[in-house]
Amino acid sequence: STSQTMQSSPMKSSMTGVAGDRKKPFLIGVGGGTASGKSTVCEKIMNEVVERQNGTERQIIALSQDSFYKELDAKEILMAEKGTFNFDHPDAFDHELMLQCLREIQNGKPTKVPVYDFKTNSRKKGEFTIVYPSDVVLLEGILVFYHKDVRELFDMKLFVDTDADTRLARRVLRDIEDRGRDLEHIILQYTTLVKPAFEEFCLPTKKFADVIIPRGADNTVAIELVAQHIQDIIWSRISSSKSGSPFTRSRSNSD
Ligand code: UZR
Ligand code: MG
Repeated sequence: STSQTMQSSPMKSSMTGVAGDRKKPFLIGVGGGTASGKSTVCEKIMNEVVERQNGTERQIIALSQDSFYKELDAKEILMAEKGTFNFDHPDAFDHELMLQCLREIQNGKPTKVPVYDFKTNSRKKGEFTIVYPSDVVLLEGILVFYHKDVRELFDMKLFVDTDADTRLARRVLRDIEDRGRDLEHIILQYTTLVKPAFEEFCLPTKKFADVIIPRGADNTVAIELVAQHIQDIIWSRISSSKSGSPFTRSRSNSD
């Protein structure tokens, strides 16, 4: 899936990381219903920000809340196989681990994030993605704004707001193509678990967003505005932590 690739291939290295100047990333949460286009919005923001770099590349990476799904016990594994385990409920996620990882990331420390396998509904044993300090970190997921303590860590909160019929249509195609599920199973799971959980737990978090993006990834105007804002913040941080403007000075190793 997209989130998987995004996790394992953070953008090229940047030119900061000067001793004593430990990076505190600008943390962005990206919420929204299933198949709303969260991962694509993150990808487009990353591309936009990198394209606007004008020579000096900044580091921007995206993570997914999927990485923080809990390990299931034997009984839950059986339920998952039958399609009765509720992966859309807040309890399906390891909240404490996500909070801890986000705090480490925010403090500019290299952080180990588990790798989740949708095929087996479990963490890949002993596999981690190491998240190195970067300028901007995006975290996307259906319930990233559910818990107050996580919510408060974000410097910016985006909610991808895509119509439910569009999301269901995408979800059906994605589950068939990527996860080899059959149509009846997908629709049953959607109506009994996914949709009610969206309405109960995800939709109410929309009010915490700073920016609501209608139509998701198709909304290029919103994506460009957000990217420009991120860009402005990164530059103002650089110019306040270093002398001179990044626009007029070329940087060298002796900087
Ligand atoms: P997005 N999900 C799985 O299908 N299998 C898993 O092992 C873990 C999660 C689904 C989950 C949820 N629902 O709706 C969706 N189910 O992943 C969230 N069933 O991911 O935001 O990319 O749609
Ligand atoms: Mg996703």
